[in-house]
Amino acid sequence: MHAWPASEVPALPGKGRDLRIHDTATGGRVTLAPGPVARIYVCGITPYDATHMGHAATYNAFDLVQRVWLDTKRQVHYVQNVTDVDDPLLERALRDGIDWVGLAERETALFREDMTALRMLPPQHYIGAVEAIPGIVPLVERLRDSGAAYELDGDIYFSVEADPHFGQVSNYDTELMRHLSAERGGDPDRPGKKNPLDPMLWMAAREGEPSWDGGSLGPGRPGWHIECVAIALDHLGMGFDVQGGGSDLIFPHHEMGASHAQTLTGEFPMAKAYVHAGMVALHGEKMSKSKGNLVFVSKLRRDGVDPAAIRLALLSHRYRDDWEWTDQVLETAVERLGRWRAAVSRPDGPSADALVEELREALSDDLDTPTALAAVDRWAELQTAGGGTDESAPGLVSRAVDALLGVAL
Ligand code: 5CA
Ligand code: ZN
Repeated sequence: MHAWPASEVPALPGKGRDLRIHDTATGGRVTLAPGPVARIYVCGITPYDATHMGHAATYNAFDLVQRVWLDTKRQVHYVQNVTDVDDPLLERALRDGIDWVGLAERETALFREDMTALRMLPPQHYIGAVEAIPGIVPLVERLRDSGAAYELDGDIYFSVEADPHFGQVSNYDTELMRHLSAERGGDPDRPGKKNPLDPMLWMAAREGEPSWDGGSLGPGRPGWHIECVAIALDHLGMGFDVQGGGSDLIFPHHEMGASHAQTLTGEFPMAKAYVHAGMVALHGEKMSKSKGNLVFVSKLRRDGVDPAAIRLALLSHRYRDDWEWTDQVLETAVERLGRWRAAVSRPDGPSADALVEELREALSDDLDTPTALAAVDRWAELQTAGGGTDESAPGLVSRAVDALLGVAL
């Protein structure tokens, strides 16, 4: 699959700082010190509806991770998937009486447009579940042949007991795991499973549903977690720097994915840090396609909202926090964007060298964007008060805000 066009990331004077970020698995901060090429996998959308503010907030967090790395003069190897076949997508297509392939293509195209408008850096490998199937089948066969997976009425399940490290991403207790498994695509109550938590690796073909050649597995389609693992291992290998997504992916998705990968390779851990963004709510409830309480990026764009203001609205919250989308959040961002643009449009201003360092420090501190925005606010205030004659300052502020925050002034 093709991704979307990259916006230029201006180079800044000096060098950025290493990222200290909260790792779900250890429950504390880790300082990431990748090699010359940092490796990140971020779970992509299930394309049955348009990009909402919750998605945008999560992708914004991982865009910032990359901007911090780029500022340390590293390259970034970024991989993202598209879950272009899965139960929710098929159910939506059935409900609306439309073709599931067309639905996935349409919503993925809209996602690309939204990401481009928001200046999110594109992945180098943007891979659909369907195109990953030839790589998934041999992995499931290997798991089965090694005894880490078993068959139940034609479906293949992963045995969570096969991974001695199972549970070490979420650190949730069994009761919570069981509850979340039922809520998020698992089937803990299906009779015949060895462990209620065991997730499906390969689903045998069902009447009226699409299926693919699964070699010795028989025709069917892949489970959700093995999809991301196959893509991540293929393009990044084990021990990559960051596995990212929203906090609703901690369990079962990232827990199971890590266990699949660790069992397949015998290596631990799959990722050096498991990083999770908080949930964005609307009217007191998590914004979600299944509930339908959504604010879409594309709708705001159509209404004439500047994408830079949408991005500033996302940046005004700490990525790990759960927060509520309101009109006020957007209004504040629109007003701030206006102030910043006015400030950088002057021919000179107060020196911005300290500001660049403040931005670097704030972002390297677990992506502390509210502190970063406050630092730019202060520079803009000084500028408005008429302080400073540094002719390079407005340009440097523009470049820094673009390079580090992805906002074009
Ligand atoms: N295709 C899978 C991942 S492999 C999936 O979860 N797709 S999704 O479309 O449901 O979500 C895409 C990303 O947006 C995930 O990282 C998810 O955690 C995140 N996300 C979904 N809803 C919200 C929300 N309300 N707030 C913040 N992030 C969200
Ligand atoms: Zn995923």
